[in-house]
Amino acid sequence: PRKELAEGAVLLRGFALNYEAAILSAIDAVVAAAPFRHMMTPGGYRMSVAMTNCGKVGWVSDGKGYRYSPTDPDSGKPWPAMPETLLTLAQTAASEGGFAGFVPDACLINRYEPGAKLSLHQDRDECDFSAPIVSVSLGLSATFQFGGKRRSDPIAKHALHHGDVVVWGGPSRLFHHGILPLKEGEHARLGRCRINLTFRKAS
Ligand code: MD3
Ligand code: FE
Repeated sequence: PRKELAEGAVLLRGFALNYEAAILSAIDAVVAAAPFRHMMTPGGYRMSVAMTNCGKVGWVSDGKGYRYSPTDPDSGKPWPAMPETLLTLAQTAASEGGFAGFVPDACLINRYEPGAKLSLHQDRDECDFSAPIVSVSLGLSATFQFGGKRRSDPIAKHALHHGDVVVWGGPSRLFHHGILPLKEGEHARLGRCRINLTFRKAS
């Protein structure tokens, strides 16, 4: 089942369920090499979401700002390579969403525990806004906020569940979005957390 959330934004409900076991072992391998950590915002706040990355570059935040870096600042080593199954999942979903030829070079992995949130923001640290972002939701369900190009645009809410994949391209690529504080719960496979993967062409 596919649902158009906005022009260029397509929700593929349950799309990742076929790949569940492969995705979870790929995440375990990445996290073993590059553990989750709470980054600091440029303003000096500790993010409630824990993050890591795989791929050629990874998204980082610290007192100097937001950027993509080829190395993990915690280890000084390159980020783990993007596992083949994750790349295939992202490319298959992108094609389904109308973006054939998507070649992501970054995958940001976000981990939410109950109470963690991501305030309304735009994703604008990437080099090429003509490429979509593909997101994969796993574990506990979350409420996603989806606005428009301007911060003052009206905001819709959507539930994102285990296995949901969304392709965000075209006009929606620069729309504001966020995640409301995660509610308490227990997921059969992931326990007391939600994990979100975002595949990007960052550099
Ligand atoms: C809409 N992550 O990492 S995924 C992020 O669930 C981020 O962890 C959220 O926002 C999460 O930047 C939301 C959904 C998402 C991702 C990227 C988008 C929606 C988007 C880019 C443009 C528009
Ligand atoms: Fe975002």
